[in-house]
Amino acid sequence: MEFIHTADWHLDNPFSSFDPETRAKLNEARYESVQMIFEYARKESIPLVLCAGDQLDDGQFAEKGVLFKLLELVSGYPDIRVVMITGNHDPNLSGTVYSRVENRLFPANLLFINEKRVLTMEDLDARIFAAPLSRKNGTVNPLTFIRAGEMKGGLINIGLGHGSVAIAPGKYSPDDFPIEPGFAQSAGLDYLALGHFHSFLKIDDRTYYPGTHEKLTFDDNCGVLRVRIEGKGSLPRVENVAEKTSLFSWKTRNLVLTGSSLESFKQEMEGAKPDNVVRKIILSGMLDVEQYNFYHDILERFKDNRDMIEDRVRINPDEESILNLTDGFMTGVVKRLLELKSQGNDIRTFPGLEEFSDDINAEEIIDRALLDVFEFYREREGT
Ligand SMILES: [Mn+2]
Repeated sequence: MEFIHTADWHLDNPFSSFDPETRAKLNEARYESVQMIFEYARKESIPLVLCAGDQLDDGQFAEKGVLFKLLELVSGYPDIRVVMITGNHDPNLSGTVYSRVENRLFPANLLFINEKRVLTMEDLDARIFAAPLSRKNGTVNPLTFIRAGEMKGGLINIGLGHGSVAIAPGKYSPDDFPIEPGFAQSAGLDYLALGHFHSFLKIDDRTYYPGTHEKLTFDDNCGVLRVRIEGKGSLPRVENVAEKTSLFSWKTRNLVLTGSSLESFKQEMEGAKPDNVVRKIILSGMLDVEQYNFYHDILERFKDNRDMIEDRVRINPDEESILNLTDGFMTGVVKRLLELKSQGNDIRTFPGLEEFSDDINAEEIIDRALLDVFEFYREREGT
């Protein structure tokens, strides 16, 4: 048998760190990408799609329109059976949008599961143990209702759940519906289709997280899994087909600016924004005052033309520009710092710093102090 395992669509995610236009595009892409999953399944004659929860980013507060849009999409593929459970973002709580929309409006091909159930699909040689969530947090494995006695016959046994397997590095939390490592094996499942983590993760030969189908952050590693199982007991063959169904590419660029690279930086910022790409540009480097002014001007003019800018560029001021900015007492402090710098002394010769370890670079500390003084005055002047 063959099926698609997908999860964590997080439709209607706020994408709050983006501008409204990009936000809307990213959200629309999440629906389009779901549609592409169904198109792929249809093209490949895959009769079943398993959705392992968190279809909606916030099931409690989502407007009905969000669910209607999803239901309409699913209804366009009556040839594909869809088994959908609730996750911790869209749990079966009172007032959830799934309950606010009348059940008779759900398409016939959608098996929406909001209570633990065993689904027998003789025609697909499969039995599905579906474990939807009805809370946001829980300390018990939601799949423990599976009984070995229910595994009888020749059907392929598939678990469908939402929670965190304890071996997932850095992601596991005990109130996050913990699932014991090796659970698929011990429960006698041929495959355990999980949702919750937003990046593809293979736990063992029978346990997988697809990850989200379309990135939510720059760090996500998307997944949509095509799973083939020959028969009860045989090992699943799992292929990640996300490349065929996802739309946006999220690119991170690191640019270290120098005086000579400013012109190409300007051209890059002026350039047209490509479709279906979100970019994070991390800018760093040290510029002198004149270069910094040029840089800052470009940034101000074109930053709205880019999705995400991280500005870590610092000014490396010459002595004259610092002294020109400061006045009174601070001019004296700056002069003293410059004097100490020119002497290239060990930091421990400075009064009061005798106890400092010798791996501290005195010149770096002085530069840093000068820079802080400079940026303080510069900001105060509003330049
Ligand atoms: Mn989740």
